[in-house]
Amino acid sequence: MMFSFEEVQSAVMAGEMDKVVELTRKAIEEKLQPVSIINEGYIPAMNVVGKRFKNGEMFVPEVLMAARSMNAGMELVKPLLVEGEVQVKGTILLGTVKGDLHDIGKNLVGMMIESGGYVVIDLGTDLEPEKFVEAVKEYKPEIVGMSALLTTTMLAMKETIEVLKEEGLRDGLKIMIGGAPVSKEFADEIDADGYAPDAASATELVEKLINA
Ligand code: B12
Repeated sequence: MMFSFEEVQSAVMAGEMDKVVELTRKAIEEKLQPVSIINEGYIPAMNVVGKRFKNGEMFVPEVLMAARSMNAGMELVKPLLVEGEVQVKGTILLGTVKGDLHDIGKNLVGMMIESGGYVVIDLGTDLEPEKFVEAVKEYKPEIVGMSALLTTTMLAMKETIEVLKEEGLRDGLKIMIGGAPVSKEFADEIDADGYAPDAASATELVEKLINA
């Protein structure tokens, strides 16, 4: 069996991890460019997955399987990337705010952003504003992304932004928010720079904020 991009794409979309790994090994044996395995194999497949999820044609478990299979292939490809070949476009901090343990959506957002060529630092869930502050100081990200799934924890986003301001870290930093109860209007109200309703649009938002 010869390697083909179509095949690796359908394996990623179907979440067939073993097949993705096998095809990726084959691609490496056949001396394909590591970057093209990512750009012409995995990313187009995850773009389709993102669209299907948005349209309700795919559900969370399937999306997670697809993302995990892509990551399994990525593990093989990553060590082969010559430094500088895939340009790191920026660093994004992600986390679920204080009081909130939901992380499925945030994790999806993280995987999609990462596959778009960004470094994603995931701080986890139930994060006090101070955790964001410490991490901003340590990693100096271009963007901080906050997630909340509860109407009661949405306000912790506002609080986190206020604390970042008090610490003098808000200038030059872009802040984006997401999660089922939040909206563009809420983002404007709490002085966040952007809102995205799903993982596919989150990647677009990141591009927009970084290039703004
Ligand atoms: C799974 C789930 C849980 C799991 C979470 C597991 C986990 N590891 O995440 C568990 C069982 C732990 C749980 C617990 C609770 N839950 Co719950 N949970 C859900 C459920 C069913 C699905 C959420 C989900 O994962 N959706 C799928 C993902 C892919 O979608 P998403 O999270 O919206 O993320 C997408 C977008 O929002 C966006 N996005 C998300 N984050 C970000 C961040 C950024 C920066 C950007 C740009 C975009 C973005 O992109 C994502 C991908 O497309 C929802 C119901 C629902 N249908 O939403 C209830 C729901 C959120 N839970 C609810 C409640 C009440 C609770 C509990 C309080 C229940 C209880 N009494 O104990 C606890 C709270 C625990 C806590 N302190 O957080 C309510 C919230 C009601 C409200 N309006 O506040 C909901 C809506 C259910 C309901 N109808 O009552 N829950």
